[in-house]
Amino acid sequence: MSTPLSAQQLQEFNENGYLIERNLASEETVEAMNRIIDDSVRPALAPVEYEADVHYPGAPSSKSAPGGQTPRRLLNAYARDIVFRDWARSAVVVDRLRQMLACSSVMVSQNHHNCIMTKYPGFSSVTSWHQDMRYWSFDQPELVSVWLALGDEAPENGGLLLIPGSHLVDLPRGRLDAALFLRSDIDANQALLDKAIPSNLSAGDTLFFHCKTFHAAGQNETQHVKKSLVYTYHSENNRAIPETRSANHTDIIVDPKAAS
Ligand SMILES: O=C(O)CCC(=O)C(=O)O
Repeated sequence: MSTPLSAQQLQEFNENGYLIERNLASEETVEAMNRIIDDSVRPALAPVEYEADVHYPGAPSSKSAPGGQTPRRLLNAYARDIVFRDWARSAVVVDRLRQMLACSSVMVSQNHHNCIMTKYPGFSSVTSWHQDMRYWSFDQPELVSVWLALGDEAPENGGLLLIPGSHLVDLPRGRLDAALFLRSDIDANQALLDKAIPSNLSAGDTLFFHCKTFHAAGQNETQHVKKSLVYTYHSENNRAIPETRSANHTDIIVDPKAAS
């Protein structure tokens, strides 16, 4: 088995709950993805989640309000085009995941993430601090998301912020609000929030992050659309709990050898 991550990188991932790999996707891949996405947003090709659907701070109040047709996620990325599938099951991604998940057989979820995240100037919303695992139902809270930047990502265009090491912190229920976001109104969370760092990505950079790592993102204050591709993976031995949203669609084994 190929082991692209050094022992130090693996340790970094295990300690911080995330790892950034620069230039993991080629320029050609990023260009091809951007072209397909640009062709898929005018009009937005279903299935789509709109900013108005999420009801997050800053989102248009309804689909008929100004900006109400602003896409937030182009869903079902895996099924949209071969270029998205090829990336999802590429050796550069899967071999790293095998190391992070300590397994030989990796599956990609069709139910969680599996989307192209878009963030538009003018009508984007704020995503408050959360752990993705809060919304998912698996045997074990051991999943890794792979976030591919298709352009620059920084706080000013709504790039992800992360709290290093937060995947290891066990928080009592009272530290989270009704919707399971980290409460910013209590002093107890301040020390954790003070550790936040921006991910700062460029096109082709790839952020791997654990499903318990707290992350957040602001609005896009620039004039350009931000686009990213994100999938979530787990080991074949860690399965979605039947009849939950995590089990809605069958997960897929990603084996670079079988795909080539
Ligand atoms: O791009 C954003 O606003 C954050 C997205 C995010 O954190 C998520 O979908 O889990």
